[in-house]
Amino acid sequence: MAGMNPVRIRKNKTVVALTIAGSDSSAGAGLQADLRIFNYLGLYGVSAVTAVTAQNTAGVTAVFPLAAEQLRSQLEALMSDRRPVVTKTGMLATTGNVDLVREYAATGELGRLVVDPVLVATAGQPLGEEGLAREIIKDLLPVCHLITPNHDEAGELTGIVVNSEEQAAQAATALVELGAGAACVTGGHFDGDAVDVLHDGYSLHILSGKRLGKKRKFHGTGCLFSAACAGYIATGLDILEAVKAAKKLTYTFIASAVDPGRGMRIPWPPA
Ligand code: PXL
Repeated sequence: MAGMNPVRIRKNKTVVALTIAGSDSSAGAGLQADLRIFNYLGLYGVSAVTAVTAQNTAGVTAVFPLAAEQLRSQLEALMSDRRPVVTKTGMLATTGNVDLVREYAATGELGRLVVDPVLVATAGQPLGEEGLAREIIKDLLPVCHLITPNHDEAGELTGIVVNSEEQAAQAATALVELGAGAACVTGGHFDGDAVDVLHDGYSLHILSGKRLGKKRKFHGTGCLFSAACAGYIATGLDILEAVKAAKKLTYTFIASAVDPGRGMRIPWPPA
């Protein structure tokens, strides 16, 4: 598989990509999905766990956030070794964890930061404590290279209800004005075509794509898209190219989704 060839910046130097995210026992989303994508793109994926979730393909049954000091120990261990070219954050769960990520990102140690502002699970359960959206805006937008909210998350972050392309464009613009390097508001969770709206820091881009399997729910598409953006950025693509490539990869993986349980299907690499 072409994607399995390790990407190397310099000869013999394996490229490390970090995910700071929750563990999903069903392995459809969370750090398990992120590592799968990094690996698929030929990067060496490492992880720092923020929370343990108990879930299967039908939904989340329990969430156990880790203490910020437990996250700090993982980051200390990782940062004293090969530094990541890119870091993707997913479910951060607590404002303490957001604060810690800000502290590390501000030193530049995390490489380029891609933020997937996970607030609620696909199945509807909250994955973050009260005030998390506010903390992400305040602490992470100023240090992030790209933020990848879905419509609901964009609405919660900006206060702009996002039900149309125009509103998605307004929300993406607002996120950049609030400090993000770039913002891509994804449209995969709404009816009609899967339109994503990217503000790359300079201008708006409307990226339309076909929607697959309207009636089937997929678990982990947000993590997949965001991790793919981070992975492609690590391989040297600029924001617009990385987002386009990630959208294509997400579509391909959804088209060959697998069915490992009784609930949602999981996007999967094509055979
Ligand atoms: O897709 C968002 C997400 C992120 N991280 C974890 C999750 C989920 C959705 O369920 O469980 C750990």
